[in-house]
Amino acid sequence: MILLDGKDLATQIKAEIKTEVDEIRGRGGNIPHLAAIIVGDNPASESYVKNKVKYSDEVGFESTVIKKDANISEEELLEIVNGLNQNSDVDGFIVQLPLPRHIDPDKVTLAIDPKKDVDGFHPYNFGSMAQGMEAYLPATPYGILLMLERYQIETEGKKVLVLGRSNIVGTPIGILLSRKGNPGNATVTIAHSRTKNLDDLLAESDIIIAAIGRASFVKANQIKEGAVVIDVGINRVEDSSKKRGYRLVGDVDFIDVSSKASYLTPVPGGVGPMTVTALMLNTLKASKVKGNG
Ligand code: L34
Repeated sequence: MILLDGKDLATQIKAEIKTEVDEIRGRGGNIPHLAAIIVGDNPASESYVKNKVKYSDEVGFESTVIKKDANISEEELLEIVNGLNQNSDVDGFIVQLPLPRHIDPDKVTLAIDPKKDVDGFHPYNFGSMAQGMEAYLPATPYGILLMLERYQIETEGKKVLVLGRSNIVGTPIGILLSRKGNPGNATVTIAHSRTKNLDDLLAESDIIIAAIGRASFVKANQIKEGAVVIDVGINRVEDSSKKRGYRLVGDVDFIDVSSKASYLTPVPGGVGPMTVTALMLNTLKASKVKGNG
């Protein structure tokens, strides 16, 4: 089994981005500036946003975090989004999900200026992505594409099974891999909670992308020998032997599946770092759209 080392690949791509940012700085160009809005105290979200700031620092971007109480009103949040739309200092921004239940995430996503939507969640970007037009690709699917590309994993003609149909991972990665291109040209099935005969689908798939949020769900005895397995899940499982009181576990039973997969991503250190790297690439792109990038 070959480990798909997202952390290592992220380090490589960050170095490439930094070279470009240094060059932009050298000629007095526009330094990429990413902003992130985080609402409430979800520990996972805090950790992800912390990584977004860390990566921004490492590649030489400017970054701003706007942190708000969980009880912020929808209206107030929409005003902050509007402020960032207008703020010419900020090239791109994200609103970290999930949001508290009293806030409609669709309304927030629709309020983001598509030109600054470095998450690629706005229907304008999502629709452009689906039609193969120029767009910001959503970070996790984009990160997975980068990983497949850099490890030279063939997707053309392959049977891909995506577990999960979320707007931010399952649905877009399904679209991207079935689209014309490389990576792409695959035959994609999207499975979800109402899918029947999941075991048959798993057994015949060349590439499995697990994004359902269920710890250690995929087992070795379900997959084809030599399958490529991409684990998007990040589940916190109680573990009193750890200082933090939990450990991170993917949607794939890593040790079990490592005996049968040809390529496999670890958790942590797999898709997570690639997600953050993809966000950096989108922010770099946004900074160029603004000019003198
Ligand atoms: N708006 N909301 C918005 N955009 C996103 O792109 C995200 N996503 C997902 C959740 N909500 C979002 C992220 O940022 C998931 N996600 C994300 C980002 C970073 C990492 C994982 C998921 C990450 O850095 N993972 C590390 C471990 C982090 C830890 O220790 O908790 C890893 O090695 O997998």
